[in-house]
Amino acid sequence: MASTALVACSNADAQKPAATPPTAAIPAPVSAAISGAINETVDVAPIVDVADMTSSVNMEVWIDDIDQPWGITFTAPGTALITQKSGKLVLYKDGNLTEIANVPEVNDGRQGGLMDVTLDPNWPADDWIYLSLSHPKTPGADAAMTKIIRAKLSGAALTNIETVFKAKDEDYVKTGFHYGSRITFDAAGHLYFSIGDRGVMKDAQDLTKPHGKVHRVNRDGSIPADNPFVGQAGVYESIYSYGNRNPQGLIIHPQTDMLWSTEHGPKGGDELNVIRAGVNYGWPEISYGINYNGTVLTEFTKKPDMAQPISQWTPSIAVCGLDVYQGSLFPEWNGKLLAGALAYEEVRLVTVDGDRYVTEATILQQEGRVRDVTTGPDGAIYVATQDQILRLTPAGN
Ligand SMILES: [Ca+2]
Repeated sequence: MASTALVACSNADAQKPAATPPTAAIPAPVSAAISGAINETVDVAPIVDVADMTSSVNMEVWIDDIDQPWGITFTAPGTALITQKSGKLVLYKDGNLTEIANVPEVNDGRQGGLMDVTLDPNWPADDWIYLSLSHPKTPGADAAMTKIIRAKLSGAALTNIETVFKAKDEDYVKTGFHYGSRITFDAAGHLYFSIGDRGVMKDAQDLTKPHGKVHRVNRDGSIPADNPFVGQAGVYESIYSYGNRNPQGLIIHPQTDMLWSTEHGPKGGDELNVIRAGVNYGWPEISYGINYNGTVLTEFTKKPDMAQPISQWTPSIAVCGLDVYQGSLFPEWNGKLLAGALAYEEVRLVTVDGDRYVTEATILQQEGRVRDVTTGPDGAIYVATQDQILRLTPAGN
């Protein structure tokens, strides 16, 4: 086996900072985006000028005492499916949590588990539920890889379970890190999902490996004919972009159909990206971060033919969970990104214009490590922390 350069740990384990970073005397971030093309040349300054808008929301605990929720999606107003890292899928309705049966086995070591949950874009007419999980190579095995399945819900059980994406057996790895896992759909119904580099950094540049990539498939798992690497020998034809370290936020913007991603950097260099077909996002050849032990990971922040992020967070806030706000409760926030942060324990409201970064604000702070953020059918913002689901509504309402 070739060398496996393991990353020491993940941002998911990063320490919460002692205080909010300084906001003065540093220039505002430069957006790297140029509409319709990747930008390779502009060094993207770190985001530092973050407004405090925490007083604009009212927070309530919607679900208390729920162990490590990872993904949340609403099947109807007030009714949500929630994944838990341990491997449980639960339905919350009328104040009760019901565990759903027939969920496949997961490897919940380190960063693995049952991860994202998303409904079919034609829900409820097409009643498929899509799940991502760290799939053990064989029952109980340490070797695992991100797998995408879909199933239907019959009573309190999954039925009609189908595989949407499964890696080749030889590509399963034992590291326990960087599963990626987020699932989203574009307007045409293509399914996008992320797999982090699995702690094997160099493989993010290798198109014959599934990790360190964003993938694009049809809802049944078949490969769209216009995928960027279709027909190339030996590659995963599901690959849509590469050089992605560990994207744990992935969402199609409903107003532009652009695919936005938040990606953990190493120590520093968390990234906000617009993911485009066939593009190399640079990991680990370029990065704004350094190794956890403080040594230089790469001396390059930019190289030809590698995309710059739209913006980057240094120090890392540990980005996880991403949505686009759409709803009636915060009408002025429609079309803005909602980005969760594990280490900073925040939800950031990020204003974008097309593929350009404009500004951001903190709307929730110090309520626990944020794993997922989603807009509910009622227009409230729902936030999964390590042991609660929080509900955000406008302050004063
Ligand atoms: Ca990058």
